[in-house]
Amino acid sequence: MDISLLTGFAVVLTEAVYSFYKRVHAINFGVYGSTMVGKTTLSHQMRTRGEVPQIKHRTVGLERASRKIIKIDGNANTIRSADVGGESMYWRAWIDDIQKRNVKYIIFMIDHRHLDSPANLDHQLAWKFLVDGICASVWPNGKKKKNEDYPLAVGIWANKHDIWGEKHKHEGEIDKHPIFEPFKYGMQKLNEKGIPCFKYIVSAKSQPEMVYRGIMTMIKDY
Ligand SMILES: Nc1nc2c(ncn2[C@@H]2O[C@H](COP(=O)(O)OP(=O)(O)O)[C@@H](O)[C@H]2O)c(=O)[nH]1
Ligand SMILES: [Mg+2]
Repeated sequence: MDISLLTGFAVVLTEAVYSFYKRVHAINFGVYGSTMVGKTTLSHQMRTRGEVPQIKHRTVGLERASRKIIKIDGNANTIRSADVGGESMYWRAWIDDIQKRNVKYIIFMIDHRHLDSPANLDHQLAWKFLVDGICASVWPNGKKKKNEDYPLAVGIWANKHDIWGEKHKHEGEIDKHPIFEPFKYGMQKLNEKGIPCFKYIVSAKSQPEMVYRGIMTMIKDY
């Protein structure tokens, strides 16, 4: 048989195996952030693409992780994430979730409440707790972290863009928007630890395309 035909076959086979592998092996994502930012909405959006109905129930503690297939531009990846509450009593559960599932990609969700009322520190406090937990060299249970225990990337996702994009208009580049301002120090801290951190904007409720693209970009770029 012609050797080029054979290698051609091998390439096709490799691609098939690879796409099968990507379906079976889920990449662990962690979605954290204050209460009411849109974590449960994002979780719904990843399972069923489209407009997510208003979420009425508040998430209590840490729910079981579930698989979601993220497909965009002909690429498919399977990710696994768990929905978790945002109240400060659940923050410890975020770190435990990162440890238990060996979370590779972290999404920290915010909205525009700190722009609406500068006295509101929900995001800033949650962010500080999360960054400190990620950068710490030991887990809360005292176990020492290994190199591979640190996440590959952290994304700050400014959700509800459909609202704050109108309400808090900003001239110039979107990543310079004041909504990201209070998170600079934590981003720097993560970068110094060797963990890349980037800004992203979404409307988890109504813009599935933005959600899927954001996840794909994290997997591809980091
Ligand atoms: N306008 C708008 N509302 C959103 C968006 N994402 C979530 N919400 C709303 O924000 C509220 C809190 O959402 P939820 O997913 O329960 O937040 P969680 O507490 O972080 O899980 C709900 O009323 C959602 O409908 C969005 O992109 N745009
Ligand atoms: Mg929730």
